[in-house]
Amino acid sequence: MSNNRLRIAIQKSGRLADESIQLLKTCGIKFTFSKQTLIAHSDNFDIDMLRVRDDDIPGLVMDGVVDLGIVGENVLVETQLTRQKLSSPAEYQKIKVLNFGECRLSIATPSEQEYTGIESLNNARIATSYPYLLKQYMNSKGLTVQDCELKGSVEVAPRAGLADAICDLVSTGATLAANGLVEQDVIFHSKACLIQSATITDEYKLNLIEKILSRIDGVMQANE
Ligand code: PRT
Ligand code: ZN
Repeated sequence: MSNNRLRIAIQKSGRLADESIQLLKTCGIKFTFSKQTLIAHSDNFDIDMLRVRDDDIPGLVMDGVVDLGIVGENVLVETQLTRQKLSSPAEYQKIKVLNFGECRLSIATPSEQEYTGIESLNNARIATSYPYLLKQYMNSKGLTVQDCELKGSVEVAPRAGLADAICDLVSTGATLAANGLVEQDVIFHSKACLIQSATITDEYKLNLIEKILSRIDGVMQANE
């Protein structure tokens, strides 16, 4: 199945989708996705674009199924920690931090609950979609945490009586405020980034990546 065409995975729809496409197009890579198709072949480069769920992007790169991917550092590191635990391939190279998708992963508590520092959450139940990043942070402080993994509706968990606190992505903070939660500790800062498979040896592909990277640098400098 392997050929010389470079495969790049981007988010199909969501917060990173439009800016990922925009960035690659501004770099001069011409491609068009027709409705609902997974793959688009570039007309002017030996590049195929793949659009998938953002959660699948780090694994596709780590397994060498695709050569490059654009994904949030939050999803990237959580996947890496999960895979390391399972002894699955977890290698990649982060070749560029991009200037979009900025957010932070924060611990937040109900506003009516007294908070005297992260120690007050020792062994608490904290709802999150990022259990490994949370555990790593708590352990780094010499603290433990009880699992409460939710893929969605994390911000309603305390009110529903499922958890004492949450650990979720924040950008403006409006969602926390709307749910009566107060941001307490930022545990991880994240931006979208470009990652590369650690297993590429094909010189042609490596040259193509160099070319894309220098164009991305140009685009980012022009936008500064
Ligand atoms: O369907 P798919 O699985 O691909 O998408 P998804 O729903 O898992 O992800 P998506 O599109 O919501 O987010 C993709 C990536 O965007 C995340 O992994 C982050 O890297 C980044 N990002 C940047 C954010 C936010 N900002 C953000 N604000 N991801 C999520 N949020 C959430 C936040 O948790 C809150 O619930 O958006 C809501 C609004 O945030 P406030 O603080 O502005 O209210
Ligand atoms: Zn996702």
